[in-house]
Amino acid sequence: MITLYDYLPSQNAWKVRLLLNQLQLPYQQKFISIFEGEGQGEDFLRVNPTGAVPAIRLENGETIAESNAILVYLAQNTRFLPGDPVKQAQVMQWLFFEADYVQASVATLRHWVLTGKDKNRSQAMLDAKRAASNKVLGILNNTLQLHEFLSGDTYTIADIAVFSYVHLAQDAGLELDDLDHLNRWIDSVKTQPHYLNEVHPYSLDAHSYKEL
Ligand SMILES: N[C@@H](CCC(=O)N[C@@H](CS)C(=O)NCC(=O)O)C(=O)O
Repeated sequence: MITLYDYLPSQNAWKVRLLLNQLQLPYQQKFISIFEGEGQGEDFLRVNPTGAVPAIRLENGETIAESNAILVYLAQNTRFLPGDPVKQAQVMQWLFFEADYVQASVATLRHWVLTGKDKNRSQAMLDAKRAASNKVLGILNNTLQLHEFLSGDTYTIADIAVFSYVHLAQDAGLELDDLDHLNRWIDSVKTQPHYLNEVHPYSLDAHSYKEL
């Protein structure tokens, strides 16, 4: 059985939980207390050299880290990742976009706001994150005007990856009301079979106020 190294409030880990659920694959969880420094311990650094969750361990002992790399592995030969090289690369395009742009903007700002770390950041830094987040949301809204899902007409791991933080952008104080295409897509992802309707608050973890 797959082992998922997990931290419940992590939406990067949620992506993996969602796909496992949509694939109906059994797995066990091992929780890593990231804000207490457990990720930086010797044992976990052997699983993921960055010390971050999520990561998975396969039955044969192989490990994979980076949420979107895990999605690619799990989605091989399923309807969540097309086999055609061009279509597959178009899915990858959004996986890289997510890791590069969404995580650095919407996800980071949300983390800061929900754990109170925004109080320790300069106004200039918060303004820059807000501007970057709004740019990301606009790009997504424009793309979703063209087709139903991010990489075309079918729901794939591109949607799973980008949706994980974007549908919670309001937690970061970001405004989605005018982004009709984005809102239509959010509703559509939520109606996919075996959608995982759970969000775990950072308040579950008394250590989440700590800096990483
Ligand atoms: N790019 C990575 C980001 C992973 C990440 O930032 N994970 C956070 C939780 S959402 C974490 O474990 N942080 C602890 C650390 O960086 O030490 C991914 O997509 O998996």
